Amino acid sequence: MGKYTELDLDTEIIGKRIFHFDELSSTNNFSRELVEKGAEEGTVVVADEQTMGKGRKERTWYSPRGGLWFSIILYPNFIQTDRSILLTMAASISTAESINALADVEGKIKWPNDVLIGKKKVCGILTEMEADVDEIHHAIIGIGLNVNNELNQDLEEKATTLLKETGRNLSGEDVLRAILGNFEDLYFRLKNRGTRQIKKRWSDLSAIHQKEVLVEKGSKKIQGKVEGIDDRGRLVLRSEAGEHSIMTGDVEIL
Ligand code: BT5
Repeated sequence: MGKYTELDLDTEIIGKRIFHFDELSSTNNFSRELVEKGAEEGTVVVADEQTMGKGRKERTWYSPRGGLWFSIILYPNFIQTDRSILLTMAASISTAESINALADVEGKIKWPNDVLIGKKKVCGILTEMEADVDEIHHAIIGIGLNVNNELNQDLEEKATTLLKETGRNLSGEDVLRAILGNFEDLYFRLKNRGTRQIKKRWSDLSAIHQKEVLVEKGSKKIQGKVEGIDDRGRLVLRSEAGEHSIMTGDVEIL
């Protein structure tokens, strides 16, 4: 246990309990174990290094020392399962707004789960959950943010770090404190059925709003112009064939 446990947060639930490890396989995996042991809502797990950091669809998330790798445990039974993407959006909005304020960068959100600076990815989010048709039992929101860490050769081209963008070392604690505070605010709004703020702040921060994109969804590809997101957090695209509402997929800006 170390520095991240002494954040002095003024949140009500998020980060009330913080577990900090020197090394973990994945903060999402450890959080899952905590859920099974009945961890309280808002518990946060941080690791200085992950040996098996995960992206979506079995991809690897490179997580060396110097980055901010953490997960938040939630029991959002008030969110219908088909709206779960709103949680990922709340996480990407809070991360983008926090880094923009603290590092004076222009982080933008690429639906559904990336924060970019320019064309390069600075943060990725992995939401894992257990749910049935109409209720989410638990959700683990994993956030990976490149702060002062190095990138490997494969990532140099398509990723960036806050250190690279600003030329200075930011404090991981300051960034984490800002993200958790911001996230709690949006989470409470969702709890009160408010999606207006999320939609508005997402549009303000969107890297793809009104842009022509190609969405890859399994073996299917859809090209169109981004009109926005709907109340369930689905991406709304307009193509020649009409309007499409997309729940998951990988987006390429054309
Ligand atoms: C994501 O997946 O972007 C979700 C990443 C979530 C990581 C956090 S860290 C804390 C928590 N614990 C975990 O085990 N995971 C979460 P996806 O959209 O599938 O993007 C994965 C792709 O991003 C990889 O295939 C690489 O191309 C690229 N990538 C890997 N590491 C990166 C890094 N450090 N920075 C930028 N891009 C990276």
